[in-house]
Amino acid sequence: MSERIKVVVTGAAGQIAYSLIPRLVDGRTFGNKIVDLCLVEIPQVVDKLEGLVMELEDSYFPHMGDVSYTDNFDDASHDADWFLLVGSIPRGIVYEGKKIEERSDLLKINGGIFVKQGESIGKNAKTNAKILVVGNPANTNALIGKNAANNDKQLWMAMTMLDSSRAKSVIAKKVSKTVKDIKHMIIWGNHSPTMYPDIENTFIEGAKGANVINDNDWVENTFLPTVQQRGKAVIDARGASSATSAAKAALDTIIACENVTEDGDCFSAAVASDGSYGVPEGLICGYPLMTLEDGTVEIKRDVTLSEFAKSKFQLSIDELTSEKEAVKNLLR
Ligand code: NAX
Repeated sequence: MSERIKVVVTGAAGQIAYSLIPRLVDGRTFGNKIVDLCLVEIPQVVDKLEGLVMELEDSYFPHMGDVSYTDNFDDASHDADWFLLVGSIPRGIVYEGKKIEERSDLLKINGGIFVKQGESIGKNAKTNAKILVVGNPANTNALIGKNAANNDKQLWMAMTMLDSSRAKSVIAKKVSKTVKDIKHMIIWGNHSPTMYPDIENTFIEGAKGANVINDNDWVENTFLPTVQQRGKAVIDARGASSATSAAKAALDTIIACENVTEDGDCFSAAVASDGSYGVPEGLICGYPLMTLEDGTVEIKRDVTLSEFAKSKFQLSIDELTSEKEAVKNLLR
């Protein structure tokens, strides 16, 4: 009999979730496992999930197990293996009579959500649960959630895979290769425009990026801003934020965590710093990661950063530190 796995998705009526949820049960992301889905929304829209459940049932997914939906996260969290925390309040929304424009307000409102979700996960989820925070500000939401969960065996991550995929795509175009030729793409720091996509340590058909791309002007003035501002560019072009690419990145993060990382490669997500690369301990920071034979996910510690890379990375560390300061009253 196939193994069963329980996956909880918040923001399940949102646009990323609409692309993401069907592919959690398509037999690719979790292989042969039977996937029980628990979809979570806020009370105002939770009833819409009935329609999504109908569509899932109508889609012939042999790997789909039980599907339920709720507005009660605490109930949803019991015995779950994976959490995709996509739901959060976007910038620009009117919340309790106030238009939310400032990142600091956004941090506080979403932070409140992540305290409660973190507590439930720490208390109710599997000991080795994996949690991927997609909802922005993802790194600091994950920091708050992890802190509230207070359960070190569970792995909290913030998603930077989309940034990594974007960076691979820009490099592939520059060198006229395909994205599969680009490996070892590291996103250092915050999932925000301060992130540092590390082209120097990338491998392009096996050769170090620093040796293939000898064009500092292109790196600094085209590559970095294109990757860092890609989210905004998509919003400008589409009138809505990245959805299908964000969903694919979440699936790719799960696949990267569920399978041993190929020798010489790594994948990108933000996890709690243990002091590696000089990042203050505890910050949820974008790192190169590897999944080991025993299924644990570890920071890859043997990457060398140039002085240029270190100075860019530091800007993102400083931003993460100031975000932490802004939510300090939400941390135990
Ligand atoms: P949508 O506004 O379409 O959907 C968000 C959904 O979350 C809504 O249906 C809302 O009701 C729900 N929600 C809000 N609070 C909730 C809570 N406490 N519990 C459960 N559900 C809740 O946004 P969408 O385009 O799907 O984006 C979702 C989040 O992903 C946003 O915060 C967005 O900024 C973030 N993104 C993160 C990316 C990343 O790489 N880390 C990239 C894409 C995206 O911008």
